This record gives sequence, structure tokens and C-alpha cells, in this order.
Amino acid sequence: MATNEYSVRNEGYNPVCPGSSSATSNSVETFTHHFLAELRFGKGSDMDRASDNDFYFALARSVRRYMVMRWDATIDAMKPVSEGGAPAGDTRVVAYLSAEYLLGGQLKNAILSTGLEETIRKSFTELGLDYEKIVELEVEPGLGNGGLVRLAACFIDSLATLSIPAFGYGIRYEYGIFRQGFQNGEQVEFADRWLEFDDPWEISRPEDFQVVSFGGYVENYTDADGRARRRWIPGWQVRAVPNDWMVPGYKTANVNTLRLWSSRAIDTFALSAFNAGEYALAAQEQVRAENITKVLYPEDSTPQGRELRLQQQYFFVAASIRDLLQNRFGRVPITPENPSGIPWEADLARIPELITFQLNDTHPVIGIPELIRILVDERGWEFSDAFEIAKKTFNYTCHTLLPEALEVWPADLMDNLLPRHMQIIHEINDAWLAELREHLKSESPRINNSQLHNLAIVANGAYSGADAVRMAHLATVGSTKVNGVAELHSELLKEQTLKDFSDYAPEKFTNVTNGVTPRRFIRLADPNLSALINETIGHGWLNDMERLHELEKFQDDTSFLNRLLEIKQGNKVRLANLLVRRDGINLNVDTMFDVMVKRLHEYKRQTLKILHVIALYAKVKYGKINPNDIYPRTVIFGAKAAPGYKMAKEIIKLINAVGAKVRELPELQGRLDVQFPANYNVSLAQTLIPAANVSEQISLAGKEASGTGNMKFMHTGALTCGTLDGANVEISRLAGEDNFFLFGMKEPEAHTLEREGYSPYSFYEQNEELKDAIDLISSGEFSGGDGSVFASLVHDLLNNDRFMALADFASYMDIQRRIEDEYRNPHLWAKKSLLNIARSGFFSSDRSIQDYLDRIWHSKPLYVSEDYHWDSKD
Ligand code: 26Q
Repeated sequence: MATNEYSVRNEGYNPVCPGSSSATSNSVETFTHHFLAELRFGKGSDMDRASDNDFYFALARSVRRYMVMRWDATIDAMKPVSEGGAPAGDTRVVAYLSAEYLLGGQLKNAILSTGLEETIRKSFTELGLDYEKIVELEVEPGLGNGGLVRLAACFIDSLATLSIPAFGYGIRYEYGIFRQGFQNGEQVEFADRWLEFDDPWEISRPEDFQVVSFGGYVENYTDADGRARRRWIPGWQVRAVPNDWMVPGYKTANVNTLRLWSSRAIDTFALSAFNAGEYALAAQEQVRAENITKVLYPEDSTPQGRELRLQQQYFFVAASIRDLLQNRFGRVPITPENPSGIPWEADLARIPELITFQLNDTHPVIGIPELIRILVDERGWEFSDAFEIAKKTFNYTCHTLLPEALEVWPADLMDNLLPRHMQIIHEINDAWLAELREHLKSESPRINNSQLHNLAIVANGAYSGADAVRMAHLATVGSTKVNGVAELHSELLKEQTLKDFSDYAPEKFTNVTNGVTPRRFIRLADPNLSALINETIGHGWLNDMERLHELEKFQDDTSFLNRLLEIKQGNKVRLANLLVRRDGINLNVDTMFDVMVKRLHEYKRQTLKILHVIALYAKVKYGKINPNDIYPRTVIFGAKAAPGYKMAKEIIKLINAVGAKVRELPELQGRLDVQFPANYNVSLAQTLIPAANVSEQISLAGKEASGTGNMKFMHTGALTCGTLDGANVEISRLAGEDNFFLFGMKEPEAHTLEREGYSPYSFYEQNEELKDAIDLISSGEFSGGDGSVFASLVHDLLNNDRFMALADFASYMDIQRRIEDEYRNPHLWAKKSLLNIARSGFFSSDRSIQDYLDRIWHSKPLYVSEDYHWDSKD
């Protein structure tokens, strides 16, 4: 790599620990020094008095010390050249806007990135501390729901690893996703108090706050040049305070920033009320402000038009956009003449050159009218110019196919909370419809007249009879590129969900198949497999995952396959140890582990999995099968249901009830078990997934946008049992059909059946296994003899079954029998497992990010230190 001005200026600079060579900076002595200092000065404690939590905290803080200088250097390099940044400071910065992030534990990842593991282990041995125990104490920040936002966390990891100048922006919820428990088999929710013991990772920067406005009205006025202008007179304002998290890249000096905003009141008390002795009233302002980031909405589909959610969205987007503009163009004090805090002389026409905003689903879409508002109202631009800039700056990733999951906001709610934005949305809508009408007059229009009203952003009567803003339409119109998250999904977006848009502007649509970070989901989650790979093909694959293909050579190497089997067995034992400690669950590690972990949703079809179990149970109970013919199996579920999603909660209850009965039936002892550890989260995933033999990815074809869990299983050698849905299509193609258990209808079949009228009852009548299973539920077998308990679930299955579980049942039973047969042959199984691992490289989030760079962002890496020394075995 060529040296640039920047690296020359920083000659001799060691990003790991300035003032010392990296060899000594990672010395045990230095580390122990940091650790004891953190214990004493950070926690006011010492080796004799410290609690385990003090040790964890001091450890995390010590590790953080090793990243801070790299972080500083990264921030410095990203400054505009005018402010002393690296010459490449003009690089287009990627701002990933996501209302949620599901980060998982930070400590192990930070240790991996700093290469400190050996050092810490030695230091702890000298200090008499238990490394494993202290590391496990971390409480993960669960600031998000499901796949969409775990993806965001994988993406910021890969952005840093690829040395891309990037920021993640989001919300620092005080309470993240609820902690799930079970009472009598039913889900109960507890508050997630992740901040109870303080968080060692975040750095609050109250001085870098932004002001965010809400409500009020819009004033028309004539400016000094005689132009008609508008300005927003807000009804109330809050402060947005940033909390920064370091996002260390792997094998690069770069450490990016994840900036999560907290809401605070502008003035803590309304003073007049306070002085009048009305203390509660005086605090109201503060309560309203702080409510915005108080709690994460635990829904991951069918968004309800709740005002607080819209407040959250605008709050973080407004703060982030202004923050990044100031970061790129400079920051000056806010005045009535210059409310944006950006130097007046800044050339904002350069925004698209310097910034690209990626919208993670529609949640941050309000950023489009916000940027336009800044340019028009605060900078005096013409609307059409501002709209052009916005279109060049934003890109939109869609993560769904279910129409009910697309966000739609009632226009009057939007108008009340953000009156100026609602006007701008109308202007965008008008300009867009005008463009379409003009186009329709052309010689060979790509769309027809009847498509026009489908394309509107503001739809009359679309929200229970009221006018509504379709956020996906706003996102599509206001972006350069729109991408789906797997090949099939991107195709279906063009054919179904956003068809009219794609007919009009096909070049706008592209695909970027999801990926996951191999650092967390292979290296940290499966250290023994990682060691085997290192030993076999050498280091370097963790950020060059296509190299895993080199493993294919060993597909017939018995001793290699045995090692693989041993590692999987070790992972099963590790999971069993965890679950017995955590939940008192006893797993039989000599059974096949059949795992289905993901959010609970009807379209994902946890029901199909449990019907399989019930069918086996019924056959044994009725003597239709010899229990010894069942290959011993443990079915493991993990899933949270949105607290308001009734059917999902019923399904959880049924699974738990079935599990209890299966354990009671003597003939099934040692043959079949169903376990459902509560509170599935990132940490549990890291132990659970590498222990799986079978990965269940059984959604109805055409409903799961991509799936990302499916990739994590493949990376760690589980074989997938799946439909041709989402990224399964690509997984089965890459793994090879012999190495994937495919079943069920394909998307076109499912689509046709859905359209032509699907009758679940006829499937029930015609399939004895299915009929026995469902009748058993109705008989009250799993509800103490009371058939009414699951009556509504059964009724829905027989009369509605929107996701056609019954139609795919027979095919599912067949594939499960094949899985049993093949599992009986360990070497055949291990070979398939190896081929899955070897061919999983494509599903690295590094590849996804490279695709985003090539197809959408066109940003370049910005290396903060070109002679970065990687001081670790990894
Ligand atoms: C929106 C408005 C109000 C309240 C909640 C929401 C909301 C929150 C979360 C809507 C949707 C979500 C999450 C969706 C999600 O996780 N989608 C998944 O995204 C993954 C990453 O692309 C895909 O792999 C999955 O297929 C897709 O279901």
C-alpha cells in the first residue's frame, strides 16, 4: 500500500498502545497494570474486595484501553481534509441508519480484535482469577428484535473490518428486548435491565448533543429576497445525547463508531411550575422527553401506528443526519440565522459525494423529508434541487414480503407530530405523480394508467379509512437504489411487493444477499472448529471466507471427518452444560440435535415442526410404530413472541405442553425430547447454533425475505432442512442438493395454491399421520384433557392456515425420515457437514458489504494505519 500524507504524519505511531512497541503493549505486565488500575480507579475496589462484576467491569475497561487509540486515529482520519483529516478524507462515508441493533456481547469480540486473549489468560492465572467465569458475566445489550437488526450489527462489524469509513446510528433504549420466561408453559415478559450494572463499553458525549423538534405548526413568510418561504415553529423540543460504542475491525487498525442516541429534556424542570411548587407538573417535560428512548417496541412485524414509535424514528434520524452533516462539513454554533449548525459557506451540493445513508428497512425513512427540510427551510434551496440531493444520498433496504409488515402512518398523526415533514411528503408525492403523468404521455410508457394510484406515497383512505403515508413508497421514490436481502426476495420484490415501481424504474432495484460475521458466529461461537480450520488451511480465512473451499479436499479423509464429529459432539456437551446450569434442562447429548431458533411467527411455521413431533408421539402412543425405529432426537426451540401476538403465544404454549407430555411417555424415553430454553438471544445463539446437527428453516416459500440464522448454522456444520425460501435458495445451490434437505412447495406453487383457494381441511382428511396429530391436540392430550385450550389454534389450522403448514406436512414428514436415515451414517453426515462449511464462505457479511460497496455505495476504504501490526495468532 502506498504511504500517504497521513501515514507520514503519524510515523512511528502505534495504534495499539502509543509510546510502546506493540510487542510490549500486549505484554502480561502491561495488561495487569491496566486491569488493576481499572479495578482501583474505575471501580474503587481491589483484588480483595472486588465482586465478580467489578472484575468483569475492570476487564472490559482494560480491553477498551487497547482500542481507544485506534478509534481516535479512525475518527481523525475521517475528518474533512480542511480540518487535518487524511487526504482520503473525501471518501464517501457510509451512515447506516437502523432503529435497532442487536449487538450481543462486546467483550469477546473486543478481545479477538485486540488479540489479547493469551495475555489476559496469563494475567488472570497470575492474579488467581477464572477467565471463563468473568467473561461470561457480560449482560448483552439487546437493543433490537430479530434478524433485521442482528444483520445491522454484523454489517457494522464488516464495515470496520473492510476499513470503510462508516458510522452506525441508532437508539440507545433504556430497556431493550424483554427477557422471556415461562410460567406454566406460557410466555411471560420481564423488563430488560441491561443498564442495571452500568455498561463499560459506551461513552456518553453530552456536549455533542443535538436538538430535535416535534409538533407545533408551519409559518409562511416572505424572505428578504421576496420569496415565499416556510418555517417550522415546533411545539416542543428534546435533546439527543450521543452514546458512542467502538466497533473494532478485524486485522485492521480501524475502529468505527456506533452512535446511539438517548433523549433528554432541554430544561430539566419547567421552572415556572417548579417555582409554584407543582413539582410533578414541573417534571412532566422531562418525563415526556426521556420516554422517547425508554423502551424498545418488541414487535418485529405488523407495526401498529403508534405515535411514540414515530417519535423514536424521527428523533434518532434527525439527530443522526445533523450530526453527520456537521461531522463532514464542520460544526458552528446554532443561531436563528443558521439553525443547522453547519458553516454557512459549506457546499451542501456535495452531500452525495461525501455521504450515503443506508435505510435499514423503512424505520428511518423520515430522514428523506428531513434532509429536504434542512436544505429548503434552513438553507433557502428550491424544493426540486433538495429532492434531487436526497435521492442521490439515500438508499433503501427492504426486509419483508408480507404486506402487513410494511409501515404505513396515518397522515393526521404525521401531521400533528411533524407538520412540516408532512407538507414535504405531500410535495414529494405531487412531484412524483407529476413525473409519472408526464411519463404516461410518452410513446411507450413502462407503466399504465391504472398503476398510477398504486404508486402514490400518500394514499387516500389507506389507514382504516384515513389518509396514510406508505413509508416503503417514500423510501423507494427518495432513494437511488432499493435492494432486497436474498436473490429470491429481490425477485419477488420486483414481481409483487414493489412491482409497479420496478416496472417504472427497473434499474433502481438490486439484490444484496445477507451475510453474517464469521468473527462472532464461527471464531467466537465455535473456537474448536476455528482451530481445526486454522490447523488445516492456515490462518487468514476469517476475513477471506472463500478460502474455506480449501477444506473440500478433506471430504473423504476419515480422520478429518472424525475430528469434525468430535468437535460437534463437544459443542453439544457445551450446550448441555450451559442449559443445565441456566435452566435445569437435561439434554441427552447422544441424540440428534434438531434446532429451530428464530422469532415466533406463523409464517416461519414453528407449528409444522411441532406437528412433526406430535405425529411421532401419536404413532408411538397408538402403537403404529416401534419406538426403537425412531432415531433418538432432541428438538430444541428458541423463540420470543411479540407480547401482543396472541397466536404466537399459543404456539409457544403448545410447544411447551408437547415437550412435557413427550417426557412423560415411557416409550419415548431416550428417543424423543422437546426442549425450549427461555429467552433466546445472541449469547444463547452463540452456544446453541454450533451444537446443532439439523437447522430448521421451514417457512412457507415466498415469505421469509432471507433468514440469517440459516447462514450461521451452515457456517458451523449443521445440515439444513428447508424450503426453497429466502437465502435457503442460495444455501442449497452452494451446498449442493445432496447436502441440503429440501422439502415443500416452491414459491410459484404456493402462490398459485394461495390464489386458487387453499383448503387445509382436505389435507387433514387425507393424511392419517396429520389427522392423528391434530386430533390428539383437540382431544386435550396436551392440555390436561381440556380440548378447549388449543381449540382456537386448531380451528385456525383447519380453516385458515394462512401459511399452508398442512399442505407441506407430508413432504416434511418424508424429509425428516430421510434425515434420520442419513444421520445413522456418521461419516456420510460428517462429509455433508464439511461440504456445508467449506461452501459457506459466500454468507460472510464481508461479502455482503463488498456487494453494497460495488452496487450501491461506491465508497473506498480508508486505512488509518498502513503498517498495522496484527499481534495475535488468529
Ligand atoms: C416497525 C414499526 C413499528 C414497530 C416495529 C417495527 C418493526 C421492527 C422490526 C418491523 C420489522 C422488524 C424486523 C423485521 C425483520 O427482522 N426482518 C427480517 O430481516 C432479516 C434481515 O434481512 C431477514 O433475514 C428476515 O428474513 C426478515 O424477516
